[in-house]
Amino acid sequence: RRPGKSLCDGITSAPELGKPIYEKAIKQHDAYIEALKQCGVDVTVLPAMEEYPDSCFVEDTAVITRCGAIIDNPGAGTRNGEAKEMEPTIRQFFDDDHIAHITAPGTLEGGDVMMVGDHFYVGRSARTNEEGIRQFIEILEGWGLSGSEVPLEYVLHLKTGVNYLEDNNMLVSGEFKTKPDFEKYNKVEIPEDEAYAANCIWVNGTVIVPEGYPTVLKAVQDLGYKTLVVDTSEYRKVDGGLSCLSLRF
Ligand code: CIR
Repeated sequence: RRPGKSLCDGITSAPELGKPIYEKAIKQHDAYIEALKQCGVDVTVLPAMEEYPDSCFVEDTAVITRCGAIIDNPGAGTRNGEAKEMEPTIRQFFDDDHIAHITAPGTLEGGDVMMVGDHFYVGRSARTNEEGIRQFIEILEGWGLSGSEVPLEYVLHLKTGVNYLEDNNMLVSGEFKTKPDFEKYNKVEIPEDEAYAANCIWVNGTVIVPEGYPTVLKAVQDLGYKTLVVDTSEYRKVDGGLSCLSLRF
């Protein structure tokens, strides 16, 4: 979803970074779409919704699995209505039998969900609660998939700090470096001063890395991946990153 001018009113934990500059955010969004296309995917671009400042972060509204789509119930009050706005688009790709919902009192945001094959790690956060996770895992199990909870202490969403790149490779920062859940993976530890770049996305074999994080870029290239770099500085100002800006399936 295109960012609106209201992006500058998005929720942020880092006001010291300043407000997003709309014109720059649009250019960065164009480049993001271009990078996805270069990775060989079809991109559906939705119009901006000024009434929802954070609505360009579509990842939080739904989780798409190979068996069906789960419409989230976002825990952030100002974002809750975004899920309902996303549903008609998801229905273009999935029929009734392949759509499920997280419902109150359960809350869940897609940024807290990390897919590793048929298993889904779910961060228990300020946005995603115990009941939301219970419903989510029940839906997954009904589809022959599985899920497990990962408690978060410091970050907004699970994928703020840990991202799976396929081939057993996982980028880990901060609290995720030592979590037993991720012991079995080839963990690439991200230095604290580049922690934002733990949020990279693997798309059809290419890894998209945020611009300005040379240590992470080199680490990803050393794993053998082709890389594309996209500047997300304006989205970072409102806690958003590469994964948040799309639903990929
Ligand atoms: C929020 O606080 O909800 C937005 N300002 C940022 C959402 C980022 N989404 C994500 O990490 N999946």
